[in-house]
Amino acid sequence: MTKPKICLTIAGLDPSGGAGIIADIKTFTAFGCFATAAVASLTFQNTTGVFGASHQMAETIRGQVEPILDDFKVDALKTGMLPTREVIEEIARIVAENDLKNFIVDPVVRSTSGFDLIDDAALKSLIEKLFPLSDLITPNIPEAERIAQMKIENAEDIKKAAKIMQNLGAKNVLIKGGHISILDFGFGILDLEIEPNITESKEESTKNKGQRTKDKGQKAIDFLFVGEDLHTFEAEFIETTATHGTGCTLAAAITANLANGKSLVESVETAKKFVTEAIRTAPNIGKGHSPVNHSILDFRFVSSD
Ligand code: PXL
Repeated sequence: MTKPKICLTIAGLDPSGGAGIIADIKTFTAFGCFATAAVASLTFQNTTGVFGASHQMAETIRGQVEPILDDFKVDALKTGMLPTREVIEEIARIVAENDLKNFIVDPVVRSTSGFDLIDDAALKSLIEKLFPLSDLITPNIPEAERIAQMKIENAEDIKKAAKIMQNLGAKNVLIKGGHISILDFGFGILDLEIEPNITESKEESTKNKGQRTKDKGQKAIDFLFVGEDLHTFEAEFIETTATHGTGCTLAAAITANLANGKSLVESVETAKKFVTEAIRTAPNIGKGHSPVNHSILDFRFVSSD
């Protein structure tokens, strides 16, 4: 048997298993990678909300990560919820000292249930210390708005926000459009020469511009800026509340694909397919936002279409 590639996640622990490092571990495993994990914050939560957290310190981050790095060659890593400046600065030192490659930063700001997972000082240090070391950052629209300090309402704004984040040090930026329907972009989407594949007439589309509509034909579009180049990835927008942990799952799937030697563009493409499938097959458990299904068995083989 060939040896698996090794992935590391440094993120929050969601004991209810939908988000954070448990989601990451299951996702790494689905891509045939060997999962390792360090806890940055122990959160208290379930599918209905986050009730508190006990954060780690610089020493306990280093204490967890160093033995892993001493023993294994980590092929790719990701960060998720990083609660404090102290934790973030220590991770930046560890990544730089060990020259770690294939580093994905998921700038987690809020939980799906609306709980703030990072304070302003920590976000500032995440931008200053981790963005320049990363190969990719993966904000959703609210995260991109907070980082770039602007409102995002159309495709032009997405480009502007990405440029701002690149000027802040991120080489490559994936903005996840899952929170906005295609109709919100109106003709902005056409400016990007994306096949909109919507059934509405032009008139309908104009009428709906600016609204978060629930109409059929919505697409979840992600925008990947690799340096100056823009790649877009389109998937069916699935109308569901089973979205707990989608961000973690996408970033973990990208990490696993990079570890497996795929290019950044290919990794994002496969990861997007994985998340769409994970949402479609969500177990619908819990009283709040159900977790997605991270445990799609061996997506390396399922995904070859
Ligand atoms: O999905 C964002 C997220 C990331 N990491 C942890 C979380 C959450 C949302 O709840 O709890 C640990």
